[in-house]
Formats: sequence, structure tokens, C-alpha cells
Amino acid sequence: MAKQLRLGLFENAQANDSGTATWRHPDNKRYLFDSLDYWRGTARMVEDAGFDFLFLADAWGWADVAGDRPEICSVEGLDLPRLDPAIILGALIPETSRLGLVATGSTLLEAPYSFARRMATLDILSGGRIGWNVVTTGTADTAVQGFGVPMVGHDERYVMADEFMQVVYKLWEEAWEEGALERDKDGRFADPAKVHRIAHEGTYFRSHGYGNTSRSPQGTPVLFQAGASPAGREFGGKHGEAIFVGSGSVEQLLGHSSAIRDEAEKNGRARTDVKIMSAFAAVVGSTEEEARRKYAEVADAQNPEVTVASYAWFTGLDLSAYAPDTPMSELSTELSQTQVARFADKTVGDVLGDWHAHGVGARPIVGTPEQIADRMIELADGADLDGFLFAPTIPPASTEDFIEHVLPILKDRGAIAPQPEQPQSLRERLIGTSTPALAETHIGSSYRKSLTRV
Ligand code: 9WY
Ligand code: RBF
Repeated sequence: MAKQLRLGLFENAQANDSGTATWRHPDNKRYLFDSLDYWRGTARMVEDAGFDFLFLADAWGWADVAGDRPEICSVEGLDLPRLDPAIILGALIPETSRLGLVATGSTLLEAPYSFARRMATLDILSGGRIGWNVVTTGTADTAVQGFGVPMVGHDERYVMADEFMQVVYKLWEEAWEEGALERDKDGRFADPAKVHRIAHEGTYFRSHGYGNTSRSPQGTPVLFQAGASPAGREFGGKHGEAIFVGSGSVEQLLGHSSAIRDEAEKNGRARTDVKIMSAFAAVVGSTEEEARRKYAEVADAQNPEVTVASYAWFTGLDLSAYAPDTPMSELSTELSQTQVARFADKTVGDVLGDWHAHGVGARPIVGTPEQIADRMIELADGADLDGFLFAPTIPPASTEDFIEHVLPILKDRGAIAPQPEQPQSLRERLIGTSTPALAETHIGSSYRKSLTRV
């Protein structure tokens, strides 16, 4: 019996993403990212197809090359403009009934008290279908300028993120107990014994008093995490419930998944308590030749200026300023370290070529539906993955192709987890817990007053 995979759709509330520019492609509709119809259509399509969740990435700031935002960024819609992912999720709640809805949020730039309320509101209104992708923001240099806050170094951002988690666990798990709201017109609205003051006095954050929202169905939204640097993995092993890894070979992905499961074990969790999902892109053709032709259309849409500007956005590094034979191992960044580390054995010239057509994102598997389905199963089995985060190269056409041609093969082979019969919280559906609450082995559940720990 094949392993039953979980599926998410990777989307981004801007015209392009992942450091590429495919918005001019005739089948691209995401250049209309600021229309509700685009998001409605996308959410319904993946819910009907049986995806477990829709995931919205997010970033702040803009590309900066030699002190300013290059004009190519506006010409190609590279970094800006975008919409707020959490508000899009709010609009999608009434459009969907089973789909998990996941938004990225930054621990560097959000204020924990208001952020906790925003997530709790979404979780309440959706009946417990919300997830939060915890990021420390890898596009930070210009982001902090907009916020007028100091820049924080890469590893320190994860220390700060850990403290952010302490504050939001207090608000989500400790402040309001389950069942605090009685809504009894002849009695009381809430039970005062179930409403608690919280206190946090830390290095980066202070918060005292009562939480602004009562406990939501899941309490803490399902915690997603994608940091691939050593500090990011450590954080993921402690707090993450679903972890995204980039794409790669079976060996590379197995390396990532076992490192993350090791980190989970160090935190008293089971290796299977973290669900590992790999970013996955596919260019599907009825023949290999057709698939290669379709991929060439994507690659042709790129130009070197896009590459330089978008690489600078994710890393702060201006590749055009280095000799092409410079080894990438000589470069370092305080921004998204993943984007330097993954090219450790390459030169600057290689990256300028390789970045072409997939940017930071997943390098597409190009082939027939059978070849793509085979590859997914091979990767999942060989690298101990729990599922995939499908990242469309041409949104939404690549997603439609995947659903129409590849998904039926995966379903036939029994490789896709069935849709839940009843609406379920995202945590029960994706993580496999028996209730919507955090597993008892998760650090966040130690903040729950009502939980009797043995
Ligand atoms: C995203 C996928 O440096 P790290 O690799 O630990 O620098 C902090 C952090 O922003 C980076 O982590 C960055 O790589 C995390 N990251 C993603 C990473 C991966 C592997 C598949 C998706 C990611 N999505 N950081 C985002 C995102 O949407 N926003 C973000 O700020
Ligand atoms: N975003 C980042 O800020 N830094 C990253 O290193 C990063 N790596 C990614 C890797 C993959 C495989 C994928 C699919 C996405 C990644 N992202 C990253 C998310 C990025 O593509 C996202 O669209 C922007 O950050 C938000 O506009």
C-alpha cells in the first residue's frame, strides 16, 4: 500500500513569486492577484480536488541593488505590490468548508498581541481551519526601513521568534480556557474563573493583562515553518508541526527531513510529530517533448536583470558585482541563508544561469503525468516525506494541469489521503491529532491551564 500523501498549494498574493517573472505568459492569471475572483477560483479548485490546504507566502521590503530598487522591479512586478495574506484568508472562509487556510506571518515585523488576535479571529470564523507559517523574514534589509525598526541579525531573529512564540502561546493557550464562554442569557456570558491574566516581560516583547480574543477552536493555529538554515531547523524542530523543505534529490531531501526529525526528538517529540512537505513544481506535457517545450516558454520569459534583482531581494547580494567564477561558498548573507547554502558547490555564474525559470522556488519536474507521479512517489518514499506543497510555475494553469493529469494517477495508486467526510480542524486533518488542540508533546500545550499534565 502506497504512503498517503498530503497536498498543499503554494500561492503568493502578488503578480510573481519565488524570484521569477511569469506574469506575461498567456495562461498566467495571477497578474490579477488583486481580484477576489482569482482567489475564490483558486481556493474552490483545490478544495474540490482534495488538497489539504492553501498556503500563502509573504514577504516585506523590496529588492535593493546598489542602494535603490531597480526599475525592472516595477516593470516586471517582481517584489511589489502585494496584498495582505491574512485578509485574503478571511475572504476565503465562506468560499470553502474543508480546506485548510495558511498565512505567512513575520515574527520580526508583527506585534504579537495584535497578531494573536488576527489569527484567533480567523480560526474562530473558519471553525479551526487556520495555519500560520512562522517566518523571521528573509527579505529584511529593506523591510525594516518601511517599519522604521532596527535590523536584527539572522540567528538573533530566531531567538526573537522563540520569544514571540512564548507571548502568543500565553495568549492562545493560557489567557482564555476552553469553555470560558457560556452565553447564558439567564446566567453569565463568560466564566471569570476561566479568564486569566498573562504576563510576559522579555528581551524583545512585553505583554501584560487579558487576551483580546477567547480561545479559538485550535487555540494555536497549526504551526508551519520553512527556515532551512541551522537556526531555522532548530526552531522548526521545537515549534513546527508542518515543515516545508525546498525541492531536491532524494538524498538532499532525506538529509533535510532526518535533520528536522532529529531536532523534534531533541524537544521531546516523536519523529513523526512533524510533517515534512517538500516544495514541488511540475511542467506537465502529454509527451516529454511537449513538456520540454512548455518549460522552454517559462525559461524564455526570464532575463538576467530579473535574476539579479530578485536574488538581491532574498539575500541582499548583488550577483552582477562578482566575477562569474567566484565560488558561492565565499558569499554570506544575514537574509535568507537557504538561498546561499543551496548553491554551496556552485559559482556566481552558475547561479545566474540556474536561478533562471525557478528562482528561490522548486526546480520543476518536466515530463508526462506518469513520470511526474512516479517521481513524487519516489521522493516521498526515499526521503521520508509526508507530502508536497505544489508551487505553480504559471498560476493557475500549472495547478489545473496537475489536478487534471497527475492527481488522478496518484489517487489511482492510493497515494493521496482521502478527503475527511466531516469538516475537521486543520490540525486533525494534517497533523493527525485526535482533537483540534496542540499535541500534548508540543511545547505550546504546556501553557494550557486546563490541561492536566502527567
Ligand atoms: C520564507 C520555503 O534563513 P532561513 O532559511 O532559515 O531568514 C529567515 C527566513 O525568512 C528564511 O529562513 C527563509 O528561507 C524562509 N522562507 C521559506 C523557506 C523555504 C525553504 C519552501 C518557503 C519559504 N517561504 N521566508 C518563506 C516566506 O514566504 N517568507 C519568508 O519570509
Ligand atoms: N522566501 C524567502 O523570503 N526566502 C527564501 O529563502 C525562500 N525560499 C523559498 C523556497 C521555495 C522552494 C519556495 C517554494 C518558496 C520560497 N520562499 C522564500 C517564498 C518566496 O517564494 C515567496 O514567494 C516570497 O517570499 C513572498 O513573496
